[in-house]
Order: sequence, then C-alpha cells, then structure tokens
Amino acid sequence: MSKSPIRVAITGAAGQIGYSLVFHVAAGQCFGPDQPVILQLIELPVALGALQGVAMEIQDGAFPLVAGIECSSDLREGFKDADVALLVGSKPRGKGQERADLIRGNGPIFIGQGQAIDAVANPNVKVLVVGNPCNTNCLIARHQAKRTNPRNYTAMTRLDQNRAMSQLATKSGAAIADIKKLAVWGNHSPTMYPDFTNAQIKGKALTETITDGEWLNGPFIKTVQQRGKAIINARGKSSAASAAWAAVEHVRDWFRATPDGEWVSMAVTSDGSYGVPEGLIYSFPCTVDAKGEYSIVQGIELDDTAKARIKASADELLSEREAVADLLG
Ligand code: NAX
Repeated sequence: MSKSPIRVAITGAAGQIGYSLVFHVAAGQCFGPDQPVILQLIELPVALGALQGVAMEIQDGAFPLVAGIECSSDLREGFKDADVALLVGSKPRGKGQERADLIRGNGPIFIGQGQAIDAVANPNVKVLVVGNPCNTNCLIARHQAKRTNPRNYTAMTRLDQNRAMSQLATKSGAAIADIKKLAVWGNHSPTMYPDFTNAQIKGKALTETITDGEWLNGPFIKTVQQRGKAIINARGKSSAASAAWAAVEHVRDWFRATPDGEWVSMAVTSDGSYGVPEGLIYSFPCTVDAKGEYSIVQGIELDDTAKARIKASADELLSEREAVADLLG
C-alpha cells in the first residue's frame, strides 16, 4: 500500500537555498523513494511571483512523489498540518558581515514563524532552522512551542560537519565514507569546534592517519570556521547548494536510524551535557534511533583544549541569547 503524503513546509523557497532544496525534497532525497510529499512553499509577498515560477518548475520536473504544491505568504496557511518545517527564509549574511550582525534583523522573523508553527502544524512537527543566526533563531522559535514538541526544534550545523569531513578527506587521502565520528560542537559561527580528536578514519583514531597536529589545530579548524566567509568572498554570495544539501542530510538522518558507530552534528536543545548551559540550541554529536528520536552522544572524552573551545562557543550563544532576551517572552 502506498504511504500517505507528508507535508513539508519550506520558508524562503524562492531564495538561493530554497531553490535547490525544494528539488531535493521533491526527488525523495529527504524522506526516501517511496514517501510522497506535499510541498508547502512560503515566501514574502514580494517574492510570490518568483515562487510561482519555482512551483511551475517543480511541476515540470514531473516528480512522482510530489502529491501537491501549495504556495503562500500567509504563515498559518503555509505551516498548516506541516510534519516538517524547514525555516530557510531570512536575510543572508553579506560581504563583511558576521552572523552576529544579523541577530537583531532576523530574530523577529522567528517569533511569528514559531507562533504560526505552534498554532497550526502537526504537534510532532520536526523543525530545522537554516536561516542565520540559526542557533539563536531556533531558540526564538522554540520559545513559542507550547503545543508542538520543543525537542523537535533544531538548527543546522551539518554543512560545517560536511566541510570538515571534506577537508580531512583531502588531507588524508581517505574516502569521505571512511571518516566517522567527526562532530561539530557549538554555534554555527566562527566559534564552532570541529572535533577531530574523537574522529576516526577506517575505524582507527583519525590522529593516527593525520599526524600533523599543527595543521589539525590551526589551518583545519580555521578553514572550517571561516568557510562561509571564504565562499562569500569567492562567489559574491553565501553558500547555497551545499547548504541545501546539508539540510537534506540533517532531515534525512533525523528520519532514519543512524548506522551503528556513526554520529551526526545537530544543533539541539542542550540538556546540560558537557557543561553546555541547559536550553541553548547547541550543536552536539547526536545519534538517531529507529523511531526518529535523536540523542546527544554521552561519555565522549574531551581534552582541555576541546573543553575550552566548547565553552567559548557556549559563551557566545549565551551572549546571543542575552541580545535577544526581549524576543524570548
Ligand atoms: P536568499 O536571500 O537567496 O533567500 C532567502 C529567501 O527568503 C528570499 O527569497 C526571501 O524572500 C525569503 N524570506 C526572507 N524573509 C522571509 C520570511 N520572513 N518568510 C518567508 N520567506 C522569507 O538567501 P539564501 O542564500 O537562500 O539564505 C537563506 C538563509 O540561510 C540566510 O539566513 C543564510 O545566512 C542562511 N545560511 C545558513 C547556513 C547554515 O549552515 N545554517 C549556511 C548557508 C546560509 O548562509
């Protein structure tokens, strides 16, 4: 018997990331090749014309899994009964801007979206915030969660994990698939910490293969932390297709069990693990069980340098939370 469709709401669907993301979702790359989807595409009124164009292109893809396409700038219409909400729409970071510059500009968007999701979406809706500053935007949206499950509000650091894995594969000559347990901790910002100390290549400590500690502690971490800026400098626009793909992987892995011995980086509500203040939306190494429930991996050994980096990113998120305290009412 064929599955009934799931409803996937995507904000900013006519933007750079949205334009790539909707086609991956339509093609079954998020929810599998037998899971029909109803796409609920949300845009600002000014972009509704462009959104119609995106919808026409999805139609022209003749995707067998697309059971419906709805376009709206009304949040309650757009998030109605959504099983998944991908919050991409917001202003991207421009040349010379840090994410912190965006906090006050983009934060308020997530109050309204959080309220609408909580009012009309599936109570178990799974939310992924991509729009920056994504950790704190997610915190703002989650504060509106009264009917929906607050645990299901997450933000994206999967792009940072992918960037780190790619750097490590290039350096070591290993295949991407051979690199496991590479997790990104913290904020999606230059304070994030890609922890190579617990990563493995072909089941052995990564540091046995990549012995250049100076590179790992210096250029490697810096390249990952600054990759977003490097892309903006090179392209004149922020990362788009790679971000869309990371969103697909975040959601895909949240809907299926992570294979044994594999971790995924997800920014989720801290339960106080590893000294990260409770309630912050913080990226941890996570696993996902067969029911689609994520858990923060426990018992990871961290050296003093790692602990200091993890704390620095938590401190940054605390100050972001402070900066938007009035939006968390
Ligand atoms: P674009 O400007 O190309 O697209 C954003 C789209 O969102 C536009 O079409 C705009 O009309 C729409 N929009 C704006 N406010 C909206 C609202 N309130 N409701 C619905 N739609 C709204 O930006 P794009 O390059 O797609 O980037 C989107 C967001 O992703 C930005 O905030 C960007 O900074 C963030 N990113 C996050 C990444 C991450 O790893 N978490 C990496 C990539 C990217 O930088």
